[in-house]
Amino acid sequence: MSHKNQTLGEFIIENQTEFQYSTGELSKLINAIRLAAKVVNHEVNKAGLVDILGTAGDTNIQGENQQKLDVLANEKFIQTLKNREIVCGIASEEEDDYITINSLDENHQNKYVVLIDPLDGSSNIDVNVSVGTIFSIYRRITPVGTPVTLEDFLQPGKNQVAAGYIIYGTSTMLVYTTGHGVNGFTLNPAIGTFYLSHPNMQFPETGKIYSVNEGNYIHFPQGVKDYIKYCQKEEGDRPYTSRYIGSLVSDFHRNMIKGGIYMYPKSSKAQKGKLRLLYECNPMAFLAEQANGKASDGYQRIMEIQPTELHERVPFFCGSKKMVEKAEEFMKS
Ligand code: AHM
Ligand code: MG
Repeated sequence: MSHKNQTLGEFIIENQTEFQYSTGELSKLINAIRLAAKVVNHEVNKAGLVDILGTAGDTNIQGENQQKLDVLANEKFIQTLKNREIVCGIASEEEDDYITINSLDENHQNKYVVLIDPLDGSSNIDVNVSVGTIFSIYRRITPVGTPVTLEDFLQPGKNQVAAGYIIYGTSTMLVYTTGHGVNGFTLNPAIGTFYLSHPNMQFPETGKIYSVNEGNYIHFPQGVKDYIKYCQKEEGDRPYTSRYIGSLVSDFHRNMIKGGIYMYPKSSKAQKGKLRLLYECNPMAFLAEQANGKASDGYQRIMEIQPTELHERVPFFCGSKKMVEKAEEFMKS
């Protein structure tokens, strides 16, 4: 079918049968995320207009200050998913523990758990720079009808059935995969509808952009320092260009379209890096692989890692395949 004017709603219905376990439940879940995305988009867009900027006063489990919009986005996503009773559990970067849904109802047959980073890159809000929401969906491991357990959330990324992000940028986009490639939808704010604008998104095999917080340079492992020097060297198609927004979703999105590598390595200050395996790295890794890219912790595939705790961090190298492979070479040597 022609993609012309296809809405996200139509796309979800059309592709529902592609999904092997499909009972419509996953489609409903993605529809709920679409709805929450519109609500959060509305809030993010008016951030400069109303007095919702600034720090809420609370700190999250990682000891970071929470912005008010983080709290709001967290609430909106959780509320929307809860109200529709389409998942059995939710874990959020902004919550200390996972949330169990309808655990006492024996007829509760929902089989999916959702993990979200409701507003990633939120320190960018105050300065009107793009932020995003990241989501990741798994089938529960424990039997349906029973309360979810930690085990349902601590699954390796390769078990994901769907993942995606919403980027609140110059335009708002929802980009997701159910394991059949990556598709991007742009919101028409006038009518509140997402349209398929980026079918079958693919990372170029290689690229010319490297994205890393070079302020941390002296604390990086030697392999990372050497790779950065390699990127900067005048040779062949190099030097590469450096682009770092400090908003994972935006850096990833740009690199997927233009070709590039994003890195958040470990450092002598943070032995496991900064990004969270479950809420940030796994979903981005699933999208990257589905878009012909690659995601690694510098040595191994991100999606093979067996998580041991909800808020676990991991070093992250993600983007065009050849660039990630090159970075891994430097890490090994
Ligand atoms: P957050 O979840 O607290 O927003 O942190 C994640 C963000 C990523 O979006 C971004 O790539 C990274 O942190 C930037 O960190 P830094 O400021 O250390 O470079
Ligand atoms: Mg985050």
